[in-house]
Parts: sequence; structure tokens; C-alpha cells
Amino acid sequence: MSEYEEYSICKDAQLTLKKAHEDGVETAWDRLKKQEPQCGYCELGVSCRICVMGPCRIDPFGEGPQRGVCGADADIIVARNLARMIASGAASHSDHGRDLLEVLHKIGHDKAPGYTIKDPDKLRRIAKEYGVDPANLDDKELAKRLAEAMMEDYGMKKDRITFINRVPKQRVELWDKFRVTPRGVDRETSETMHRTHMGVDNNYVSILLHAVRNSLSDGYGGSMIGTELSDIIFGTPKPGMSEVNLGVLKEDHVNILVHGHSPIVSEMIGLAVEDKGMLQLAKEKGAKGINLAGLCCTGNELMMRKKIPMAGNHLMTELTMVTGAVEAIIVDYQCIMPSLGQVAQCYHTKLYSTSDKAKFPNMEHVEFTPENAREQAFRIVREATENFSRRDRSKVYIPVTPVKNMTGFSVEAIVEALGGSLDPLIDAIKAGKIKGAVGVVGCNNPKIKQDSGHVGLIKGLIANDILVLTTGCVNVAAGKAGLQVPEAKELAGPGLREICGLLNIPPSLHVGSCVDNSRIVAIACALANAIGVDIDKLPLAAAAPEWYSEKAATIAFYAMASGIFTVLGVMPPILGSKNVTQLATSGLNDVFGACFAVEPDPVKAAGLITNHIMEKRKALGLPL
Ligand code: BF8
Ligand code: SF4
Repeated sequence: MSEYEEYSICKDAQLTLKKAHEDGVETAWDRLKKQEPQCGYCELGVSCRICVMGPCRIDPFGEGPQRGVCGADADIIVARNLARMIASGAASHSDHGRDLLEVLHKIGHDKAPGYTIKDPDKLRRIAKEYGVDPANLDDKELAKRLAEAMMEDYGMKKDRITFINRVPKQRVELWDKFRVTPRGVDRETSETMHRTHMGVDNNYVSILLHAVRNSLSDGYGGSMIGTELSDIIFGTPKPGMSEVNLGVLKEDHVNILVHGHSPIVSEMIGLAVEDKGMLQLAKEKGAKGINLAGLCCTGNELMMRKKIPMAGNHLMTELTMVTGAVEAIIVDYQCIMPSLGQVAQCYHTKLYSTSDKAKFPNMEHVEFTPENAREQAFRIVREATENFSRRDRSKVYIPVTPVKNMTGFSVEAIVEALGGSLDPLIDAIKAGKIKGAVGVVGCNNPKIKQDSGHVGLIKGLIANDILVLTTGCVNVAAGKAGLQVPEAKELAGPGLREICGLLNIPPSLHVGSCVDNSRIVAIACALANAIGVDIDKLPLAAAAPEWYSEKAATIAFYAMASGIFTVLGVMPPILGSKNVTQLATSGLNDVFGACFAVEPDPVKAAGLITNHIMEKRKALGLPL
């Protein structure tokens, strides 16, 4: 086995990583090596630098200090650190949702030229959910009113955020009982920061219960608003074919990549690359055309709606430039490694940051606002196209050909594929053709062989007749492995194979970006409501095999609090507190009917999840 096969299961990653080293480029894998051994206190979650009486740490062996300067013990320190992770994840998704809300509001005020309402039916449906009567209102007026109603969800005018209405009654009663029903999106994040200041909440259980409330303010608040507004403004995804891996870059085209999370910027870039004048310019520069491809969740957004191909996931982002074929990368925010600028120094790639809140070393900043987005997009695409002349064609290395994948499974698209209601899915679950469903979500993490966790787990699950829904970076992994085409039904068990054949869908469905985990919980709510039970009774589970991000911790928490058993492939920093670990891995079951497990081995994780699903089936009296 070559060194590179230890890093990733993907050919494109292995080959470009080798070239990166030949070119003298440093990657996340190299930097991880330099960091090792990583700090043991931090890994266990027992270091605290919340105030400057510290930094403090607790000796996990019981010989050294057992309390910080303020007197906080391991339970308090671990719980506070975990709560702060969750607050950051919730803030990231929810601030992304807020940016979409701002665009919707500006569409209503005619201040967002270039943006329109692409799904007016959905605008009307969501407005009704917010108690705004769409009758006699045009799209613009409705956009304004819905935006204003959603803004209230962010603040403190309400005692619960609006989309809680989607959640089964029994679950909301449970949340009310434990006082974790989220009141306002920003309020809960702000309260987490307050509670975890020195000298506020010093009970690890109550800190963690508030962290649950904070995560729910993301899953049913900021993220759900983000997803629904992206659909309203950019169109609700429909199934269709696209392509994944580094082979989506074209040797004879100008290649432009968009990276980050928000579709606000990339949508405009998408318009600019189709402009006739730009194509003309590309031809003058010797290129056959302009090729747009995505990375990470911005890529997921474009792929879901426009079938724009994806060049890679998190650990591929640095490697794209090593092909020597990328004229520009345009980033918005989240999961953008600050190393990109350093890699770009070795090639001709131009990098652009676009958001005031996300600037990076060695990137040119071109500020995008709803007002100027169109103009700025044209400017960047023009510069990128001109940059084609600087490409050293003798050094271009695109090591693979693309793999086809099917994408676009919004909740609406799934319901449509089923013929108008969830009933056929429920019938298939009841009959045991589909044993259950699992959301496989999250990132890449250089601590885990790239994509091995995702692909291993998905294969294990579908073989056991479990339908898989993927979001985020998992999608690229599953796509590259050929799991997201209808033909992948051959890898599924007999029941799932039959259903996939009937509907002509893959056994692993791409439901979107990480904010689109809200689509998965929305389906879970709809299934529970249709069957008339709480979510924790359903044969469902979630998994984040290669997670790295605080956002993934938040997602895991709101999945668990929704009643969905969640398996993590990477240990969260909690082992320094026996009490917190016990609560996370079993105690929460008594509260929410679900808890966490940590299992890095994808085969074992698939077994764990299958057992869980079979237990839920048994309890419901369904055939095994
Ligand atoms: O929000 S899966 S590495 S890109 S955090 Fe980031 Fe993780 Fe990818 Fe998307 Ni999600
Ligand atoms: Fe140390 Fe307490 Fe300050 Fe944390 S909050 S750094 S444990 S004194």
C-alpha cells in the first residue's frame, strides 16, 4: 500500500496528494502529523481557558489538580466546553440562515437586483406556516411579511420558534417538560455563552440541557429557515443527474470553483459564467468555455438545484489547486481552510473571499451584498477567465474521470417520487422491505482515512435494507463510490433493491448541504405524525462518521434531542468527565429516548445501527 492509500480511499485524493508533495505543497494531513501528539487535556475536554485566572486543566489521573482556579471540576469544564461547541455550530448555521433572510427581505423591498422568488408556491406554503395569509399579496409583499415574521424567530418576541409546529405533539411536550423548547434562535446561543461564563451555570446537567435547547434552535430554527428560504429564493431541488470528483475539472475550459456554504454568492457566479460576453472572452483566451464546479456545502447547494458538478469535499479543497487547472476559487464562509492562500502561491489560482465576516490570508476580498452581488460576480468571473492565460498547460494534471451521481432529493422531491405522499414509504417500512432510514452526515477529518467511514457505513446499511439519506461532505464520498446512482441498488438488500428499482432511485439519497439536515428532521417529523407516534419510536438513526466541525456537534445534538440515536465516528472531547460521558452515551436515553454512541469502525457502526433499528421495529410490532 502506498503512503497515499493510508490517507484516503479516493484515487483523485491519493494521486493529487502525491503531486502536492512533489510540488512542495503542505496539506491538512501533513499539518496533523506536525501537531501530533495532540494535547491530551484538550482531547479529554478538561482544559479551560474561559477566563484569565486560567488557563486551567484537570488531571485525568486524579493526582494533579481536580479543580480550576475558580473551583470548576471536570464535569463543569467538559460540559461548558461542549456547550460552547454547540453554540458555535448553531451560530454558524443560523447566521447563514439570517443572510438568506436578509436577501428575502431585500427582494421584498426591491433592493436585491438579480435575486428573485424561484418557488412562489413554497413561499406561500411557508408563509401560511408563519401565520401570514398569502391571499391578495403579491410575491414581493409576501416576501417582506414572511421575512419580518421570521426575524421574530431570531429574537425574543416568541416563547417558541415557529417550525416547532412541525414536531410531533408528544415530543414538544417532552421538550417543554425539560424546558428545552427553543424560544429564539439567537437567544439560545447568547444564553449558552452567558451560562458558560465563569460563575453562572455550574451544574453539568443543566448546562447540557441548555445546549440541547441551543441545538434545537438551530435544527428547527436557523438551519430550517436557511433551507426553506434557499428553496424559495433559488428553487426547491428536484432529482437529476450530476457528476463528482476532481475529474469534473476540464482541461480545455476555464475552471471556477465555489466553496463554502451559502448559495447567495454562488448563485450569481452561476449566472455570470453563462453570460455570452464571458464565453466570448473565454474563447479569446484560448479556452473552450467556462466550467463551474462546487466544493463542500456551497457545492451541495448548486448540485441539488442546478446539477452543477462537485469537485470534492472538505479534504479535497486544498488538492483542487494541485491540478494546476483551477483559475479561481470563490469562497463564502465555513470550512474554508486558511491554508488555501498558501497552496495558491504554488499555482496560478486566484482566490476571492466575498463575505465581510470571512477573510483569509492571501485572498482578494470582493465584498458581496444583496445589492451588488450581480456586478461583483461578473467582475470575478471576468478576472478568472483572464487568468486562463496564466495557466501553465504543461503542468495540468487531472487524474481521474468523473463519476455520475443522482441528486436533488428535497422533501418535496421525495414525496413526489413516492407519488404524492409518504404513505408508500411507510408501507415499505411496515412491510419490512425497507427496515428503516439513517441520515449519514458530516465532514472529512484527517484523523480518519478520507471517505472510508462514510462509504463503509453506507454500504453496510443499504446491504441491510436501510435507506440512507446523505448531506454535507458525505455526499461526495458516496457519489465517488458509485452509491448515488439507481444502479447502486445492486448493493442493497433485496427489499430496498426492489423499492429503488420501482422508483428508479439510489439506495443512498443526496438530500443536500449541512443546513439541509433540517430536511431529514422534517421527514422524521412527518413520518412520526403520519404514523401517530413520537420520533424516538421510529426505526431511524443518524451518523457522522468523519465529523470535525462544531456544526456537526450541534447537528448531532438536535438529532439526538429529536429522538434519533446518533453514532459518531470521532470521539467528542468529553471523556475527561465520567458524568458527562455517561449522560451522553446512556443517560440521555431516559430523557429524550435517544443517546450517542462512538464507533470509528464503519462495519461495527453499521451493525450497531442495524441492531437499533431492529429493536425499534420489534417494539412497533413490525416484521424483522
Ligand atoms: O456544513 S460536512 S466539512 S462543508 S461542516 Fe464542513 Fe463538515 Fe463538510 Fe458543510 Ni458540514
Ligand atoms: Fe480556570 Fe475557572 Fe477560568 Fe476556566 S473559568 S479558566 S476553570 S478559573
